[in-house]
Amino acid sequence: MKTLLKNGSVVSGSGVIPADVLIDGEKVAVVGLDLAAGGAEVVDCAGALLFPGFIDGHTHFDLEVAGTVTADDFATGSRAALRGGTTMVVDYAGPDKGDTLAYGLSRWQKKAEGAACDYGFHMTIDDWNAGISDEIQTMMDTGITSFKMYLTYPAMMIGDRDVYHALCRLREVGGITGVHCENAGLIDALIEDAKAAGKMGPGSHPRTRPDGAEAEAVSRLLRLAQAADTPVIVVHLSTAAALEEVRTARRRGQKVYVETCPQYLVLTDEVYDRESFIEGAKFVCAPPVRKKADQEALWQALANGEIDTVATDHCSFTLEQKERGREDFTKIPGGLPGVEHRGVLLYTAGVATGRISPAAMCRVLAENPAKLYGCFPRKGVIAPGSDADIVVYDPAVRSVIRGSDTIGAAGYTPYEGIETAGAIRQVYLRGSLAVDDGKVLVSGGGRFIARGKTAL
Ligand code: DUC
Ligand code: ZN
Repeated sequence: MKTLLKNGSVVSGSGVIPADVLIDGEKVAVVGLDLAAGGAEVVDCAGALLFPGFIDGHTHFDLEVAGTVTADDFATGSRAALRGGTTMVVDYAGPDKGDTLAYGLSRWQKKAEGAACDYGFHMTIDDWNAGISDEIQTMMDTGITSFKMYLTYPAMMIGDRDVYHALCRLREVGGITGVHCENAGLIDALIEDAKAAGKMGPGSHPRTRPDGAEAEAVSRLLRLAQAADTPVIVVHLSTAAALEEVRTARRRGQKVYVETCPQYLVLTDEVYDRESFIEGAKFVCAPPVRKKADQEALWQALANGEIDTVATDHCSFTLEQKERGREDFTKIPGGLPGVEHRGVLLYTAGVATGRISPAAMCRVLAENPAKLYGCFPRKGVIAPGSDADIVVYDPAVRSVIRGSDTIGAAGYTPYEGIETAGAIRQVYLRGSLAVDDGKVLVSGGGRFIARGKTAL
């Protein structure tokens, strides 16, 4: 089966060129001007930008959090992802403390069986011992070349000594890890203070997770990485202060990769002070959404290439689940839905406002995650031989984001009411039309993508 995408403009990390794209089976066959149909089905893409399928390097599907399970599993989350132009996710798999990585992987392989988009796994290191050290190599051999560690959350954090040991092991095998950076002790103390003062509502959430708690943890992580002499990824970086710590480490000569998320680019922390409990609870995630000045610093860093990727940290809960924290903000399950809107938000708030170019959008949503997570050029670029994962984006359409229009299982969106510049016309996953005019045409069919080493 051949498809010819005609008259569009192909976006790569280095620019935008007018070109047709011939898809043959699952692969891109030719990119060039005035290509002949030669029996292919022709799709007119006039006026549209053709982006490589977006890669979301940070999702949590079917994850147990705070005594409940995320609203989206792989079946619903991956369909929402496709609708948002994301053709591949890298989800956080993991064992419970005390289990082997192999056991954690087998659980996630089962969970992912219903995925509609392609997927990989980061493996969470929530324990450190000789067995896990050995298993790191097994994971690498299985195509799981990226890992995750936490500097907060007692159920998952392993402490500075073991973070250092794990980083040394990753250097030996050529793996890379993302790290959740917040200072656990400071957060615990601030929560105690808030509770003692009777401040039990969602407004206490950002106040007990201040920017300094993130910046301190980023600084500490980067010193540990310096001692281990290995690159690391700071995931969901949310503040100007944390960015400064990254700059300092880079000036020392360290390789540091940075991810941020749409919630830190388009929302600000007044959302937590809304009148009703549920209006604030909707936005509870960690790190919390921040101040306007942080948002501006992140946009500048995106524009000048200091931030490498924009992922979602999609971790969705229904409003009923958020109700669990009505009497105590620490019991609100933390996380936001995002996979359905990452592309349109970045285009609307970034490209359409002139903050970033389409090429920069392509880098942070597709090309850089593909390189960082070892699947470039199979993914992350529209070029002969690459998987034909393509987002046909029409910049001329105007729309409004509505929770009632989402297909994700949370049933609401934190981006309610945002007017969008542009919309996704079609999404192709390995050459097959997966989304047409907002309708997801597939369920299941996603493939595990074994990944190689970082090449960014
Ligand atoms: N932050 C969240 O808000 N939820 C899940 C994990 C995380 O880091
Ligand atoms: Zn996360």
